[in-house]
Amino acid sequence: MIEVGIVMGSNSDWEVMQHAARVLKEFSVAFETRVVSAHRTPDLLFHYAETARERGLSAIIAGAGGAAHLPGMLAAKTTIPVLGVPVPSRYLRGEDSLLSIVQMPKGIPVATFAIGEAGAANAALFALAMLAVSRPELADALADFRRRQEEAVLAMTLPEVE
Ligand code: RP5
Repeated sequence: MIEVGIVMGSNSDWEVMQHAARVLKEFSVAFETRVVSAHRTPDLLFHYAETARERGLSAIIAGAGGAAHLPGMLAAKTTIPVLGVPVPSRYLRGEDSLLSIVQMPKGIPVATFAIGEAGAANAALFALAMLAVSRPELADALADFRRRQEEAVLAMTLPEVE
């Protein structure tokens, strides 16, 4: 069963959003990927959000750039948690995306992550952490992941000064 939906406003967002997919794949959590544009395919957006719960999704990771209303509009139409990823935009480097996603008015929350690749990967890790609340094997896998990260940093060396 698909557990997490990864949606994005355009296939041009894939370069960033693939990092969410890669993390979920690494942890063997089933996900789907879809292009859903808030302003270009609004009916599809409503349909996706309205059917998310009955299809068994536990979280939706939504990435968009510019006036990025995709995460907020999805959150308006479903009570499944929506994790927003600001995609870097051409002219404002994603600051527009970030502010559009993070500044949700009170009442309809969107959990907002960093601009770009780090945000996409962290949104997936956050979705895993939510699933891991009731799944000990996922909690163990997350702990392992952190241990490996820690070991990698501890093994880092720096060049000698000449
Ligand atoms: C947004 O407009 C998308 O999320 C994308 O980040 C941006 C540009 O879309 P394209 O013109 O590349 O399709 O809706």
